Amino acid sequence: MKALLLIDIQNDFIPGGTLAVPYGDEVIPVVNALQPHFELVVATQDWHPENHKSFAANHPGKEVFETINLNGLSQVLWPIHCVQGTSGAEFSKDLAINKIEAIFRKGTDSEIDSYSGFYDNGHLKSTALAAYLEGKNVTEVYVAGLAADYCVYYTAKDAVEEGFTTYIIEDAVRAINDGAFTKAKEGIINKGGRIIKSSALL
Ligand code: VGL
Ligand code: ZN
Repeated sequence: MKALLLIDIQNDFIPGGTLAVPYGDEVIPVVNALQPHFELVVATQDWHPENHKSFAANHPGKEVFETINLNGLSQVLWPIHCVQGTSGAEFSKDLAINKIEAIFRKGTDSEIDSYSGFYDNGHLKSTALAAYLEGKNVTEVYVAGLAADYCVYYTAKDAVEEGFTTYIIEDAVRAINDGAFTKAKEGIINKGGRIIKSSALL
């Protein structure tokens, strides 16, 4: 069984949002076209409380995009984004949502960030996504969405480590930093993951 994972296709990550990924909106028609080709579609949603420690605004004197040590982990400080219940945290209105069977929310603990759809950044707590996929007999995971160099990359990395045959659909993702995504792709390939184009799946 194959699953399509739609990572964080939320208003704040799309141009006009507070942490807009350049050209992030361009993934939407691609993932909408892909969805009918999958038996299972699952989404993640970045879902922060407003006091989340990944927000620069919650560290007086610190700037956005600075890196700090947060509870022993390196943490980039982000603009306020994807606050629970706000319009910025909603999926884009252009995203087809009918086929999404389950939504896994992450980043809900104010003390730790969570890029991967599987675990927080310290690998301390699971979202139960791996168990959910295993329960559905999923063996292959295809990752799409935003941002390619953060949540897509960390989700794909954990998917490989969990034993799934893992693909990043490269034209169904956009990065905050393209150079970082180039490195991320090499990292995924080195771990045994694969990079494909949506045309191979349509
Ligand atoms: C993300 C930075 C902060 C992402 C989420 O979805 O890639 N990036 N929170
Ligand atoms: Zn976030």
